[in-house]
Amino acid sequence: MSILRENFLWGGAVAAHQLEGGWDQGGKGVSVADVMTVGAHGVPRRITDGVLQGENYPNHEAIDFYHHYKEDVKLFADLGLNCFRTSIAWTRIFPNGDEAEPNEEGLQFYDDLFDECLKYGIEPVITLSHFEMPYHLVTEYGGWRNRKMIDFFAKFARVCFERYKDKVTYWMTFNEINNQANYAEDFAPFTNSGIKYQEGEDREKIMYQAAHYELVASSQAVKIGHEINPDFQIGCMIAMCPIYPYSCDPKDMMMSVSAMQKRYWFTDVHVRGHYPSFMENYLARKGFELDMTEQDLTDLTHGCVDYIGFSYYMSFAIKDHDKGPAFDYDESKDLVKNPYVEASDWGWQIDPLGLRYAMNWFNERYELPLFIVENGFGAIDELEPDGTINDQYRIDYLKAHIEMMKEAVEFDGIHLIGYTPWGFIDLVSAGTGEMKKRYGFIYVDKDNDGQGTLARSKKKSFDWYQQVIKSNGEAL
Ligand code: P53
Repeated sequence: MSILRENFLWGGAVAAHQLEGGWDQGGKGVSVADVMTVGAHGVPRRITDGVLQGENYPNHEAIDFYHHYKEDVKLFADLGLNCFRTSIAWTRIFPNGDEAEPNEEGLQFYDDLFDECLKYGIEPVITLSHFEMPYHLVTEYGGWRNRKMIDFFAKFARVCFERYKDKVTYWMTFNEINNQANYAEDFAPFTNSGIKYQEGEDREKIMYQAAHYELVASSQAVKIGHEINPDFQIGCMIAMCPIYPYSCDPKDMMMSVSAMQKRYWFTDVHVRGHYPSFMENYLARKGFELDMTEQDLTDLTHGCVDYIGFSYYMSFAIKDHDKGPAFDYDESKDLVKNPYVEASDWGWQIDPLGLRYAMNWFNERYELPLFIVENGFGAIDELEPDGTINDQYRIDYLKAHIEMMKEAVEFDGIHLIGYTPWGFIDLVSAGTGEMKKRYGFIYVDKDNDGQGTLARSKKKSFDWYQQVIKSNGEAL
């Protein structure tokens, strides 16, 4: 008997724009990811005005999964996956986002990909919107600051649900919808919502408006999906970085409560179908009069999610900053280093027990099944003289997290659907656009400048994860 249930979903996770490449092939339109240059730790990716000559856009080719998917899926089968989380590139289906009819070639690509997976007993787990909305919707409509996005997204969702209703059961609507709680920086608002801020705009208010439209669109999609196939399991997808109080000073504790509210209220709406009172209060206190209709509020109640998908990489910590009784949170300024944990080369704090804490937090608050749809360790891999990669650090990270995930099941009674480690085949980093920030069990020969043969090879972690799956998480 293993601790994890028999039909536990063991997989790997990726997103279309980070691995497919073929950015202008098969009728695909330009996505927001296609206008982002390469950055580095501490050097943000630039968002250019359209695709410009002479810039390095790492997502254009990525690892060219578009042309390699058959050999790659074969490797995934060899690894032993029983599910594969990817996204459907919106721009393959609706190149501009506002067309009347979908692009058949794009729809066919995902039919072929899903068939290839199912041939090996690998179940596709699908995110509808993962940082890759059509760029045309940004230039023509201002992205999710515009209510029209709701209809465009609902239509895209309907087309996908109808087309793949017999091939996909697990869906997610918006990847890491709550990243945009960090609205002070340009990255999250653009990748989440296609928002480019103008000088002097109230960034926070615009973010809340965009998030509201997305939550309504998500609820409509959930309703549509359940009508098309009542067996669908449609989840939200939350970037879970629990925010600990720096100390047991009651003010630090209250600051942590307030920060958690501002980062995770999105989940409250997804799960419960209404805004929590602390958010209604906050929006009113700030004087944000959002476009939020009676119909929107009704829609929210009719499209509650079936499970909570979440990513977990790190935890945060926070101190009170003498902001008074409101304990207002500014994610770009208020977080402090946690002296009890170490960090990766990219400054991400490594905290396996935080995963168990996060699972308990979700479970206590929502009582829904959980699905860990991302977890992983971005690191620089060095090739040994014989071409192998001894990525013991990655194994150590994942092993520690899987142990905590199992403890959450064994000791805390968590209902856990599955586990899909992020970037199990090397791909383009979302945050920095780098190739050298690698997460994979499968190495891909390509560097930050776009050079390399694109050849795939197995790292040490490949054999390790294969064993983990085979033993249903017992052999770590
Ligand atoms: P990269 C920030 C914080 C937590 C997760 O990230 C994040 C981000 C955005 O960078 O993104 C998720 O590639 C996201 C994936 C992404 C992965 O985590 O910046 O869902 O698309 O690749 C890892 O190292």
